[in-house]
This record gives sequence, C-alpha cells and structure tokens, in this order.
Amino acid sequence: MNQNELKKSLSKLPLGDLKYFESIGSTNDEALAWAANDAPDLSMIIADEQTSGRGRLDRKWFTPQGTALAFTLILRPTADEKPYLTRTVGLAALAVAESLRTRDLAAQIKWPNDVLIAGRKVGGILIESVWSGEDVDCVVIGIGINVLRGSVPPMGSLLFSATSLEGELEYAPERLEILHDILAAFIDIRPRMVKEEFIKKWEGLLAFQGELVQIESGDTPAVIGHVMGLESDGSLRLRNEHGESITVRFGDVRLRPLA
Ligand code: BT5
Repeated sequence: MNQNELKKSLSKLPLGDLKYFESIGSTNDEALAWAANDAPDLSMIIADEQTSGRGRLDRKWFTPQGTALAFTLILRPTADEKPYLTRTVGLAALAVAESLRTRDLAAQIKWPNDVLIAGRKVGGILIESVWSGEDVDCVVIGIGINVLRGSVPPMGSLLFSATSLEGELEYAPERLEILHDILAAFIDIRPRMVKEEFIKKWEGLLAFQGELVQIESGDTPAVIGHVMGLESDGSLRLRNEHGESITVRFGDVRLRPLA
C-alpha cells in the first residue's frame, strides 16, 4: 500500500484529501489534529501500521504492519446531519458490515461499535468529535479491520474472540478492494443517516437480536436483558426479566452474550 496506489484505487470516490503513513501512532490522533485545522469533508488518514492504535477508553487496538486496514474518515456534518450524529457509529458499522456481506461474509454489528463474523470480532470503530464551543465541528470515524491472519491479536490479550477476513474467506483478500468497498458503502448510506429507515437497516444487522445479553458499564451494576432493537438515536433497547423496556445509551458499555 502506498499513497499512489491508494489514490488510483479510490479515484472514482468523492473523497476529500488523503494522507497515507507507513507507520503512525494512531490514525484517529492524526485525524483529530487535521480536523481541528482545515481537513475537507471526507478526508482520510490511513496507515499500514499503528504503534498506539486505540479502542474506547484508551484500550489498545492492534494493527501489525501490512496486515490490516486502519483508517480514519473526517466528517464535517451538514446542518441536517447534526441532530443525528449519535447515529454515526451505525453509519460506519453498516458500511463495513454491508460491504463484507457482498463477499458472502455474514457480518453483523455488535452494538455499539464492533463488527463480527460468526460471533468473532473482525473490526472495531472509534468515533471522536472536534467541538467548536457548543457545536460539533467534525466527527472522526476510526475504523480497524483485520484483513490478513497476522492482524489477529493473541487470544489471551482479548476481551472478545477475534478473526480476520482471510481466516473467514480461506484466501487473502486485497486490502485496497476491501477499503474501496467500505468507503463506497459509507458514501452511499450517508444520505440515509437522517431518515427513520436507517434505524431499521441498522437493527437488521444487529448481532444477538432477541437473545439474552449482559451490558457492563463502568462501575454501575450490569444490566441483563433480551435485545429488542434500537431507539431513534441509536441507543440499544433491551427487555428485562420483568418485561420492562430498558434503554442503554452509548458510552463505555460492553455487551456480552449470555447464552
Ligand atoms: C474498538 O474499541 O473496537 C475500536 C477500535 C478502533 C480501531 C481504529 S483503527 C483506526 C483508528 N485509529 C485508532 O487508533 N483507532 C481506530 P473497543 O470496543 O474498546 O475494543 C478494544 C478491544 O478490542 C481491546 O481491548 C482488545 O481486547 C480488542 N482488540 C484489540 N485489537 C484487536 C484486533 N485487531 N482485532 C480484534 N480485537 C482487538
């Protein structure tokens, strides 16, 4: 992967600017700095390796050299999009899951920010915002996808079991083709983010629908319930053992299946 190959492969997509790094700390850190300056809408930072890739709450995200996709898109939301920014994680997750599904991979979304294949994590999303006073100026959307087998971290270091596209497909897919398809899906889905049908689409790909899950969040007691769907802002709706509806908001939440 290099800047020229990337430019050529993505030339037909209406992206902003592109910055490629052979190695970087975290593409999200670079994107946050660029977003606070002059990055145009849909600019992208992409790296062949991350040495301090981040998950939520500064958990580590592994991106060994040449094995994965690690990129961050910068979104400058329009006035119409601003009321719907809590849906951005769904937009990114849908773009990843839908583009993988065109390759006959049964990708699903583990709310809020993971993409699974056959119950194992193949990708993660990290959304961060740049504020201008009370207003969100930019949203940076970090996406990590395990493409080759070598991208999967050792089991012992993981909160949830992981896989790679190569492991699922039994051949090594081209990283640039996967990237192209995810970005094309993102651009295609984006205008629908503000519509109610978007939530239905997102719900349609939720993992553990109807199943019993446990949600852990910081120091508060875990919540247990069946997955019922999503609220309009993308929060998760569960039904507990008393038949009551519970809404789980975004934040540092961890969802585990209980079956
Ligand atoms: C995430 O966080 O899943 C968000 C990951 C976002 C990564 C992208 S890569 C491009 C951009 N630049 C960055 O620095 N980050 C973004 P979370 O839900 O908190 O999950 C983190 C947990 O996933 C870790 O604690 C590990 O258990 C596990 N993990 C780390 N690397 C993994 C990998 N390559 N594959 C599967 N699981 C992994």
